[in-house]
Amino acid sequence: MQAKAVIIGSGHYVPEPTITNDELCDAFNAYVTQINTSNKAAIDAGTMIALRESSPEFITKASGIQERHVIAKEGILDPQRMQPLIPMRQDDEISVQCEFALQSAQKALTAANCDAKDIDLVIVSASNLQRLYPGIAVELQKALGTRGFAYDMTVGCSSSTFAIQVATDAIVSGSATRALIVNPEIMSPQINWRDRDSHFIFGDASTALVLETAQRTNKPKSWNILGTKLYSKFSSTVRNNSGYMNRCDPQDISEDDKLFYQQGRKVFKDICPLIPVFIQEHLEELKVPLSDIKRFWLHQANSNINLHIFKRMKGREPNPGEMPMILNEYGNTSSAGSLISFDKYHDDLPSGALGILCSFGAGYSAGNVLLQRQ
Ligand code: CO8
Repeated sequence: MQAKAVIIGSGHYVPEPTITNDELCDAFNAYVTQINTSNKAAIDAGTMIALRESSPEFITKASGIQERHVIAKEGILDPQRMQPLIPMRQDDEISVQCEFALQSAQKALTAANCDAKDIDLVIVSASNLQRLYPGIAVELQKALGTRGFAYDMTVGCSSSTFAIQVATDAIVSGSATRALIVNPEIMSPQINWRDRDSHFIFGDASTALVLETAQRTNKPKSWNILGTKLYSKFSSTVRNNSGYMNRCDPQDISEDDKLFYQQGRKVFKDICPLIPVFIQEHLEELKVPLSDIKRFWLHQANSNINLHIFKRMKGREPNPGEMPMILNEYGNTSSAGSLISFDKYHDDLPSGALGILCSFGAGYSAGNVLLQRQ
């Protein structure tokens, strides 16, 4: 099968601070005690429901997450504050998200043995963008010194796979020759750290890929992109209403719906049947048997979801290394998750090996990429 484009380098970056489940629950439970104590009379009178404590055991069992990296630990674990403290910068300073993106971009360029000036397309694709304009990608273009053009896009947890398809299409059509895709997922500011159902889910991370035309490459460690497939179907089960119109209704501006919220059970039930069919349909279109796939780099939202998806497709548990999970150490890093898994766990595969990179996320959105080692 003819390669459409080739991945010649990848990289990932996480900030140093980590928060373990124990640390997270200690802070959350201190907040719960404080609220319940100061509202004791209302709770006793039955006019207010007491808040319930969170537990590290529940988090690990329900999600597989044990810790997460964050850009600013300060503030998150303070029961009086419970959000990261991230000072805003002047317009003439590099923005927080651009700086974050730069870390993984430089790693991918080094892995690709490629100069920034050889890049003629930069796509920054992430669930959350720090501002509307000027584009973070355009700022990154300047910081790196790349040529051509750059733009931002956002497709929830599928931001990375959607970007792979659009960059591949640009390369195939000739509008770009070498593309840099970056997924700077700074998730911690959009978490409701006071919400027991979701305070444990996310972590911060950035990933990057360098793609180029298939005709040019003969690097032994490259990955051919043999096919891409995207899917979307509207759902409000994973949602965040933060946006540029919020300030037009000042009464509503700091409500919890301006942060991440979800119907976790419903999402679970929706994705588990959907993703196996989506992957299998794509492989059928490409005439590749599922049994030929040596590795599954899946979106890292929940270890139980991934096991479910794998078992539905293959009728058995994954063999060691067949479906690498990074969730325990990083949490859900949105679109960066499947690429961290790819970046960490691809080097051992032999020439010709096939792998699936698959994301699923808010929207709903899903993206599948069939890769082959050169
Ligand atoms: N500590 C202790 N107990 C808790 C806690 C807590 N922090 N939170 C809930 N509980 C309790 C509840 O109170 C409940 O107890 P009871 O029955 O006595 O009231 C019990 O635990 C079970 O609660 P839930 O049913 O809410 O818990 P789940 O087992 O469903 O686990 C999850 C919660 C982990 C969020 C789970 O629902 C889940 O993973 N859902 C899938 C959604 C997901 O992964 N979201 C992640 C972010 S979104 C994303 O990455 C994209 C997802 C895919 C989108 C689809 C694309 C096609």
